[in-house]
Amino acid sequence: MSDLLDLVITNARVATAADTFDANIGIKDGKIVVVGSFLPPAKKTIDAAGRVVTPGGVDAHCHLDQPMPAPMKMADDFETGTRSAACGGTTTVIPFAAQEKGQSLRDAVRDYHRRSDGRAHVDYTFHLIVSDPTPAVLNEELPALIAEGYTSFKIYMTYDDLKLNDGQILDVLSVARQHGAMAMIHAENADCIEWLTRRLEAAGQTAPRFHAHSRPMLVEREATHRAIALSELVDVPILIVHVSGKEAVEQIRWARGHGLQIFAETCPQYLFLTAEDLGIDDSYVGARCICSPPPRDRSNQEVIWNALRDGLFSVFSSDHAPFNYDSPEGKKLDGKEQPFRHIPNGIPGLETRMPLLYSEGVLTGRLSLNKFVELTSTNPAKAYGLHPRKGTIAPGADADLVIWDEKDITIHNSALHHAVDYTPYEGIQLKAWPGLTLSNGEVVWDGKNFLPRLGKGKFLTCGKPTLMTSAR
Ligand code: DUC
Ligand code: ZN
Ligand code: ZN
Repeated sequence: MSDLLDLVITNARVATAADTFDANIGIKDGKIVVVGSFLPPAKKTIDAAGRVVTPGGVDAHCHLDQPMPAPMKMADDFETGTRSAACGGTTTVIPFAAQEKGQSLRDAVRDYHRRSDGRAHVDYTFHLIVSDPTPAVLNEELPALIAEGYTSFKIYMTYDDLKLNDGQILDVLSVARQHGAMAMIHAENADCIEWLTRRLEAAGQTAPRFHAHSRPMLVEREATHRAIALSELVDVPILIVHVSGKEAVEQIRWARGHGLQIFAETCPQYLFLTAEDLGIDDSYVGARCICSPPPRDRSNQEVIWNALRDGLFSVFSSDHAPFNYDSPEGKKLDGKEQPFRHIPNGIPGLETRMPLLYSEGVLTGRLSLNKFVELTSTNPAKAYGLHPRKGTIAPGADADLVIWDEKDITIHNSALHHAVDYTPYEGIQLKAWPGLTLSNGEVVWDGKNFLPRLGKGKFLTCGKPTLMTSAR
């Protein structure tokens, strides 16, 4: 075996969650082996020429090829989803192996491996979605899967086919506590949404924009408060996903002030979209921006920016949920415009997550570079048991890196690499984009071209979460 390094990135302005410093990064066999001033010779050199180099992004909340009730179908599978991720600087994705009611959890995991194995360009792992916590799931399947490295799962408080009642949530949280897993919670009050939806329908208010009216902040606030209480009762940390605005933020701040280990995630849609993107009249194009919880207003965007900066949020994810707009499998289900109740929820965002936050967070001075790395890479890796293999630039870590180009660029869907026919961020002007993405030491995006590594993206088994502030 040669003693030469495979690759050296020279003159890098290295940013981790803790520090920013100038160094060269030496890579061998897909791993970072040395970070320093003087490095031994390498087979290949890439000159970063003073540009910022960050760890590759970890998108800890995205949906790829998730089984859906027909005719609904996600536009991205593992091939197109990980392609798009790589071109936007994300080198690890964590989508969901979703249990259908009546299905064994083990079966859901097996099926999801069939959908992903050999089809990813970058590394990936799975969260589980527990929708049917039977005694067999709680006592046998879940503990066994956690021991095998599936150490996180999502619990829904809404959506008829996924939601759990409070007793079921307590049961699942107890398993998380006993086995040291991370429970993610989708916090919206299902009964309030149903009640409001029926009233809107009775009044003929079914255009896309009324989706936001059916899910006001109160329904998120109430469910967030309840999720916190359930976590306190079981004495287990939880992570509340896709927090949209002030009212949920206040609940989380209150909980943290009382010493509870409540972690939180937010997403680009709560910084860059508002409810007006769902329509200011009854036009159907607003269906493109239907997601849950819905985007709020400008003042809530500011609340989210502040909470990113002050540490309330640990994780920044895309919640990429890819449905084509002009498709009978997507937003125009069955080939026609639908009342908002039936419009598939979700927007694409895997490729734009990192550049949006780098450009509008770091380059505007709203967030430090180190906070950017923490939110987009280090903390998601810690929360889901992938750190320090992922989420940092250090000897022994996987050589997943991004070299940033600071330049003017306008987001156009035609230049993105997902399989979705729109982006909600069309026309937004940015000041940065990844100039190079490395996955396990290989260039997968060179700033202009995608360089496929189909099947080289590996499934990662996860350790226990390490985001918690005290030992349990
Ligand atoms: N909301 C979710 O909870 N998941 C997928 C998409 C969405 O809008
Ligand atoms: Zn959700
Ligand atoms: Zn989601």
